[in-house]
Amino acid sequence: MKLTGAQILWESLVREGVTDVFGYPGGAILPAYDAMLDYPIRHVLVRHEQGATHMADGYARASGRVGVAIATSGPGATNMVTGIATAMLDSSPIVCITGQVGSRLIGSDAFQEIDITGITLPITKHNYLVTRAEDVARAVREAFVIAKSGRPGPVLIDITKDAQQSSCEFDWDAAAPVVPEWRRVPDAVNRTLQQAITLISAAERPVIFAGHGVLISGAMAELQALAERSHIPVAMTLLGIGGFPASHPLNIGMMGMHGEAWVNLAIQEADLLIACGMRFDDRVTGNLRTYAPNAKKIHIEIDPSEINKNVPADVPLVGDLRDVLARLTPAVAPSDRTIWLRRINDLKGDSAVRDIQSLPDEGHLYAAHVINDLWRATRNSDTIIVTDVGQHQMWEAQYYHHDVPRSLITSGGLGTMGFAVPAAIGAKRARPDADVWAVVGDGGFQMTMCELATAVQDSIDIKIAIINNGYLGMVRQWQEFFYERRYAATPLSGPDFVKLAEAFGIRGIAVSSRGDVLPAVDGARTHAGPVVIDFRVEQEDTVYPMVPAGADLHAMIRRPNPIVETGAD
Ligand SMILES: Cc1cc2nc3c(=O)[nH]c(=O)nc-3n(C[C@H](O)[C@H](O)[C@H](O)COP(=O)(O)OP(=O)(O)OC[C@H]3O[C@@H](n4cnc5c(N)ncnc54)[C@H](O)[C@@H]3O)c2cc1C
Ligand SMILES: Cc1ncc(C[n+]2csc(CCOP(=O)(O)OP(=O)(O)O)c2C)c(N)n1
Ligand SMILES: [Mg+2]
Repeated sequence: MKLTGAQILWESLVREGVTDVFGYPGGAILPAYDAMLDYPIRHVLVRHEQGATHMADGYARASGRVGVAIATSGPGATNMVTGIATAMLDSSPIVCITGQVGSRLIGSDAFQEIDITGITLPITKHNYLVTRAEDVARAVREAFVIAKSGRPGPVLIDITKDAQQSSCEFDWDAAAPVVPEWRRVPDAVNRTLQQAITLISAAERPVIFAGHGVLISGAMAELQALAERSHIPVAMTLLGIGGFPASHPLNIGMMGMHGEAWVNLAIQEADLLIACGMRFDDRVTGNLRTYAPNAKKIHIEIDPSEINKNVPADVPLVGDLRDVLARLTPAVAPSDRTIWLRRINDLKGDSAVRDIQSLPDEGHLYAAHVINDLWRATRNSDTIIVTDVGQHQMWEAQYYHHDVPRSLITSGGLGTMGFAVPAAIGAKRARPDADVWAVVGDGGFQMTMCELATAVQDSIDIKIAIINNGYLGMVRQWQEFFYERRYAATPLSGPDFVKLAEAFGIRGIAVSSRGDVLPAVDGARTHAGPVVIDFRVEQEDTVYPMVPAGADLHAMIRRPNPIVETGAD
């Protein structure tokens, strides 16, 4: 069967199971767009190519499937860079397709020519420049294997215009991927598995770390089996949230810079850390020299380059987490760790007093209350929360309690403001039956709010909670603590978000007192179509606790006790 390169592209994508793509057309990708009309593909027209990549990323994180974004050459391709880097840092499987100028023009500074494979080399797992129709199918097939296998990540395929236009014989089987198959669990695991079993059995104060790898590997049941059998408390990374139910008695909460104080203290007291699919990010460890000084470390990780990168592993177990846990758990002796669990419980006492939830309602609208009420309203339904980056992101992690995997989607590694609204659109496309909420700061919202038009045009029913504090809040917090409250460039104005929503044809609601939170959330949930809620919260509120960057994990700045109001009050 003779097909054009453009037809082969769609034929291959459809055979890979792709149903939805997010993109924006232009000259160099026009042949592909023209061919698309003949294939069963739902295309979402974004308003900026960064949005397309975040949508593909949100789609991937919500579903575990590969997300696909498409753009033209030059500025279309460069607009994708932030979204590709975001997916790279968080190991999210996306495939980005870009048009390129004709192969004979490459290197001539042709109109909208840019070396996008060069630009994205360090932020993709792999990328391709395809100059012949004959190579399109193989590139697509390989890209999908690479994006989703092992440690997932983004792959880019740049296809010249002539490769899209010319024709060749389409042979799917001959284009079978030649990339190495997903690495099997190496033998090293067999040798080191026994060491891990011995360490776990001997430990008196162990902590399991649940990272993003739990969700990627689908190891939720295996993780729970290990925790329950050996009675070990489980702490989460930001990206591991949802990998172990928040309501499980062994879940002690998030670790790290804005993790729970008792979790960080427990880590510093622990005699064993069992790290499951997490990479000891600096937001997690603080000062490496004083990190978990008494603990042996078992590191279960699929990417060998993560072993000993930040924290030396006493026992590395390289392999797929689910496989490793399935082999490890039955060999671990059941044990009782009541004394250790009681100790952690004691550490919690002080935090309960400091908790903002203990504050009486004095007419202030705190972001933490908004998030907690959102959780109350949505906890019994299938809900995905997609956050942006900043203070609201941390309050979400602290006050929305996620019981199921893939119910929190957030940019952790790159910390990309502007992520939430487009990623929520992608998540809703992947999981149309779920309620999808974007929880976003007034700063991040203004970065990609143009995608509201996308949600309207394609009838994508997302709800948006703007945590509006009139500041680039997280940066203001750093200025408050470390720059003597010199608020350089952090006070932030914005449009009237209710009117803005209405201008897009979306319902807008403003909320400024706690009593109005639940009715607004319920109103949004029952409204068919996108809703924007402008939560006008306390302006100079602070995320506690906070481990200052590079400080010892136990040297946290704690919420003043009793709570002291901040400057503006
Ligand atoms: C403002 C801000 C504040 C933050 N504060 C915190 C904080 O307080 N606490 C916190 O935890 N984070 C925080 N973060 C996020 C932080 O920067 C990191 O993104 C996060 O800690 C990474 O979590 P992770 O290691 O679990 O996930 P990833 O970075 O996604 O790493 C996952 C690891 O799992 C491995 N893996 C993947 N698949 C498998 C598999 N099948 N089997 C085994 N292993 C696998 C990967 O190779 C990788 O090493 C913050 C981010 C921002 C923007
Ligand atoms: C694209 C991008 N630019 C800058 C930053 C640095 N940064 C991190 S948090 C933050 C403030 C976010 O403000 P807002 O969106 O209003 O959220 P808030 O912290 O107030 O909840 C900034 C500027 C970033 N993470 N991403
Ligand atoms: Mg803000």
